Amino acid sequence: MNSRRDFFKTAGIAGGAIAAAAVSRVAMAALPEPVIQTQSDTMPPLIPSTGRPYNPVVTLNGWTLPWRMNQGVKEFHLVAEPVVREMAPGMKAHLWGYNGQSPGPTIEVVEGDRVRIFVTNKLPEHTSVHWHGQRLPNGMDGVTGLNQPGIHPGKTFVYEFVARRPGTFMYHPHADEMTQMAMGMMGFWVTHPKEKHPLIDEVQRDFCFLLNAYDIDPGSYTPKIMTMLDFNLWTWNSRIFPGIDSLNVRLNDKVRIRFGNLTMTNHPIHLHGHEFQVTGTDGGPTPKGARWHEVTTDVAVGQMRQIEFVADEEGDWAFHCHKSHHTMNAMGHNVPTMIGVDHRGVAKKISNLIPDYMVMGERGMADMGEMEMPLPDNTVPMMTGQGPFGGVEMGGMFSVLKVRKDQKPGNYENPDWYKHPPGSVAFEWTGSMPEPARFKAESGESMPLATPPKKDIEVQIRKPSAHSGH
Ligand SMILES: [Cu+2]
Repeated sequence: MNSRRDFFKTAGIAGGAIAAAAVSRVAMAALPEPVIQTQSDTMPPLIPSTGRPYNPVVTLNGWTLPWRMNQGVKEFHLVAEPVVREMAPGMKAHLWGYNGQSPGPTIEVVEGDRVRIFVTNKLPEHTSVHWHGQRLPNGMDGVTGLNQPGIHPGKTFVYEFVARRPGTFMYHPHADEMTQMAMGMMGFWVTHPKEKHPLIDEVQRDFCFLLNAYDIDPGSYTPKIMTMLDFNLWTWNSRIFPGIDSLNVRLNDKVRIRFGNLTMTNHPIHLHGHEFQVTGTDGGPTPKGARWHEVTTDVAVGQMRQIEFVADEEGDWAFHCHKSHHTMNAMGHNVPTMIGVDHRGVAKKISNLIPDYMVMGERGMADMGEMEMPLPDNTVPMMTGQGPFGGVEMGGMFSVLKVRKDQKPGNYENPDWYKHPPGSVAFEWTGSMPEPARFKAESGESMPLATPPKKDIEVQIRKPSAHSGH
């Protein structure tokens, strides 16, 4: 974090020097210095040194924005600006975000805090910030044209309100939304409870991230902003697998994971090896009697979920979106299904003309994870990632929950691969194979066809074209 030290040095002087009413313009005379972060690493939790104490969150491949206290008001400074985001090693995207990154920094406050947020616009067009899910005065809600004029390039606006209810929220522009969200403008917001809350349990680990999506042609850097549904990069906090950090916890930790969906489709988020409960949404904590156990929860567009579980099974557990094309990285979608087609002869003839030509998918698509196809610069293979047993063949919205006995409390470092106890890994059967036994009366129809078909119909299957929805 480049300038956090400078920020606090300046903050003390600016905050204490002026004696005036809490909301007067004189008190705001000195703007808090914006803090910029340019790395895509997961930063350790920001332990609050001023204001009310709370148990901080960890933002996956992200960070929490430092603040200063100014006469009892928590002051933040967001800068909307163009940023370069590494999506995974080998791929950088030219996005718009806040304070050096997309998504912007997480804002963490405590229920009852008076919050003042300065928003400086360094984009080429006007913007605004909507504080999704907050109770606030109407004029602070951030819808350009409806609640305020747009923040024009070079201008700074001030938002001020009390964080009235604890929970899981986000922020994003409400100005030229299709462009600004497609370019990566969004951030997470957590309001911690001010005291023990009957519906909010204490947890040892608290993670958060936003689901977002981009359409960036392989080899290019800037998202296509006119794309409505057919995005090709499915990201968590603007990162794709294998660029998404693992969630590292200690055995028997109570774990909370918060996520919000700012893509244009729903995502069934699935955790292996544990059952969780949805304990809250952007509407607040879920009543205990309305919670049930599940292993997948669907997050619709514009919704947020917080899930909780006790991490009581050691291992490396997959954690991902259950839409299989959301755990793949960018590639052309117009690939016909070739399973079972033997085109060795054709491939040989074509490769005489085009040396790099490869045949795809005659045995399924798993070969894609291994193949050394020449890729354009600035892109990541469609299916990739190396685990302890070989290729993981994933991309997009995929990560791993690592549960370890020896992970120290409060330590978020990435441990080595799980060492499985002897005899606890699936293994190859090398004995004899029995003949398959077939049922005598398989299948059937509810009713016969009026006119029986003359011969068996052969069906040709092709993948949907680029313009079909997701
Ligand atoms: Cu998904």
